[in-house]
Amino acid sequence: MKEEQRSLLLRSSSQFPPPEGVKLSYGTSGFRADAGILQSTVYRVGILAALRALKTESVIGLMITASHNEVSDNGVKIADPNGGMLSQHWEPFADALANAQTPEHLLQLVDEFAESEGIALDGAKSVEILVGRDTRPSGSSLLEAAKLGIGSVIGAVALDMGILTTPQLHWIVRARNNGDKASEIDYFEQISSSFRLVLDGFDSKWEESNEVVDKLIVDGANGVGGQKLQVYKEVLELNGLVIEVRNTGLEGGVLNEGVGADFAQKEKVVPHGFGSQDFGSRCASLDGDADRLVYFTVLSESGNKIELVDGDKILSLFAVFIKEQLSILKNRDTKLGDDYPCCIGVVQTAYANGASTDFLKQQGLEVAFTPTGVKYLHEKAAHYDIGIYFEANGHGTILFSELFLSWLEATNNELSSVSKGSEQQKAALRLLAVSKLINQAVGDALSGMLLVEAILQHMGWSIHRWNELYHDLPSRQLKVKVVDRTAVVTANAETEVVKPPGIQEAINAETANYPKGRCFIRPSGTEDVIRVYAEASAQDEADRLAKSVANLVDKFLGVGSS
Ligand code: G16
Repeated sequence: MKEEQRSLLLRSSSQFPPPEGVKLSYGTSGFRADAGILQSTVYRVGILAALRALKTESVIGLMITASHNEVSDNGVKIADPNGGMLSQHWEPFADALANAQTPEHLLQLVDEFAESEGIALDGAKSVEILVGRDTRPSGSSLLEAAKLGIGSVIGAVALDMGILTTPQLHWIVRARNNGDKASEIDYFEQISSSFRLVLDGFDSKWEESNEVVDKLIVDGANGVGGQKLQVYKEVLELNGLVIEVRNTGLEGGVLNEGVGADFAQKEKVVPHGFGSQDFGSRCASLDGDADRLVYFTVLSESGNKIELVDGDKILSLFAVFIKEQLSILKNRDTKLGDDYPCCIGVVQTAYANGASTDFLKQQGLEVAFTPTGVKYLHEKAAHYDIGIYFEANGHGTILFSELFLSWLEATNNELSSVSKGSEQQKAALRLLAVSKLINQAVGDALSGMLLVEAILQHMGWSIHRWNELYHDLPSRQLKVKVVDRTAVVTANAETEVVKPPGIQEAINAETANYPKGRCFIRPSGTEDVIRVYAEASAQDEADRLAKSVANLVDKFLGVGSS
């Protein structure tokens, strides 16, 4: 490393000492903590992003967000050149960098890592890092820290992209590296025009069914997703979707407080701003940075309970639709060209409701499981020609392989010359339009919502009809505060605890008391808690099972209260 680079790193890092007594970890989705202790972490992730850009010779993203966490938290994560999550083999370096105690130690880590990765720190190359942030008040000062971190690697330049949803930043990074048009306006242009294309390919059955069409009411979690929708709703309306946005944050509500996808999914009560007046309406909730989406209806005219339509149901809707299109396409005259053995798979986590997994298997689909975290699901889904992944919390998307898309393009061209307008050609067009609508970089609430709306119109389904695809087993989620969440180590896609010893046996013994009981615990990767999930054949049983396992966690691990 050149002397100029050494002294730049030493000088700038001395302004950002790490917080005392805190060990930071890259976690499920980047670093997250109280915003007050994150300056040094964000600065260091700036350095990391610059190194990643030099290594890959590509544009890299740096997003400042804590997504569903409370407003006083913040966080930071990297988007890789393809728009996906940071390559997992860089995470240990991210942890080491974030926890380096002195500027000299930090310099040594950078030096050694750059050498082992073959990254030349000689200022010969110039690279760009796109920096986005959500609406958290702490975002602007953390942005300055990120810029300083990026600027302390010679040749790296930070571009402030302003306030964006997390999936928008991932999409923009991917588009930039693919040489496509890549601004926020281009993002909205692409998703709204492909939404239009998907709709054009369909004969809407809503008109001919007796279902209530009506508008969609969206809970924006008082965050960036609500704000963006408020701005772009006219564009969407022109393209065929009428929405009303509530909880944009501009009305004074607090981010993620009593609102948003995480709240709706975990508490199963109406978000703030919704109530009996919405009985019967189709409603959707985004989370704080708009990477998660759930739907719901208000259950009764008086109560505040909701019927949740979660990520598992979104996955099931997408899977049913894609399968339908593939089977229409299969019925074409195969003399027209080779058939393609399209391999379709779905990916879930242990949080997936057991009824959803049964349903998907009954549809003849291959179902794979990974640990929690889109970084794992996405990786697995990329093994299929069409990989559909969703977490129950509403985080997911559909991935299409390049190979399959080229075959689909060629088939569509063939069909349009010999049987233009045939059902088979329409199916090919729909699938192509879906691949452009749904975010290929990462789970995205906005593009996911447009696809749900298009499919419901195509099927002629109300939200109630959709929700009838299968009936969820009753479930309950709790969180328990413990002294050290890293004391819990899991295996088998988080369904089994291997440490501390004895707790899994105790969970098994408790679960055996409940017919159809299923229960697991895992350390959260975004909050300082252990999460408990329980499923049983009746709600009060799921509640009791979750509660008693939460007590077990408390007993084994310390100071908690569930
Ligand atoms: C993040 C990840 C999700 C994951 C969630 C769970 O969500 O992106 O894939 O399901 O964390 O977090 P935990 O490990 O705390 O259970 P988000 O929306 O907060 O970015």
